[in-house]
Amino acid sequence: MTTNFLRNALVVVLTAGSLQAIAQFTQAPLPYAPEALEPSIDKTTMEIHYGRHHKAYITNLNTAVVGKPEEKLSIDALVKGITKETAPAIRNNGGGHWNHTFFWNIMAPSKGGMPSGELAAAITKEFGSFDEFKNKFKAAATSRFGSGWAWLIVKDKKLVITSTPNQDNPLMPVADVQGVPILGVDVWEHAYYLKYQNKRPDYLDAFWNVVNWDKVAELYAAASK
Ligand code: MN3
Repeated sequence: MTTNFLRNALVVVLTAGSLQAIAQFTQAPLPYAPEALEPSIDKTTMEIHYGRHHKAYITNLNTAVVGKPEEKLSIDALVKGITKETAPAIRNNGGGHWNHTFFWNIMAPSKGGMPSGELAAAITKEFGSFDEFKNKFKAAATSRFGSGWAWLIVKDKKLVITSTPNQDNPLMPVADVQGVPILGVDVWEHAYYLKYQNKRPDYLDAFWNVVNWDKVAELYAAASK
């Protein structure tokens, strides 16, 4: 209730006697404490990642959409509407906002382990085994040159592993492989450098300890209807 009120209040502010729309896109609270994913993801990294990087994407997105059609869109609709002609500031910051919101929600403390039910069956069917899936996902994440993301998506009701550069994601029509993300990992150095330095593979190994497979299963069920 309070959150909704604040969100609505932020949309419109009175400036010099005229109504001006600002801050359409807002940052949801982190769904757990910044230290909750220790030791896999350290507190300082989470504080900077959520509090500075993600926040900056939103601030910059709100600036970039002023007076543009994207100003009135949901973040989902904005991301799904990105084309080669979209202004880079909207593509990069819109993707950055969507991707980070997604990322916080597919992780949780005291999680990890293995998927179960239909998701587990689909992973085995598509990749041979859970371990084989993890190997292929890690390979996609380690081989993404520079900054980007690795994803597990649902494409034509099948599971596919892919990766995107920068802050692109598979919902964007500009992505090489399009589909609905159900799992994703941030491989920008800002996601792991403080704790893991240049050892991206070690960060990826630790990532499995904090994956919220219940959430991934929920996304899988919705995407494969
Ligand atoms: Mn990031």
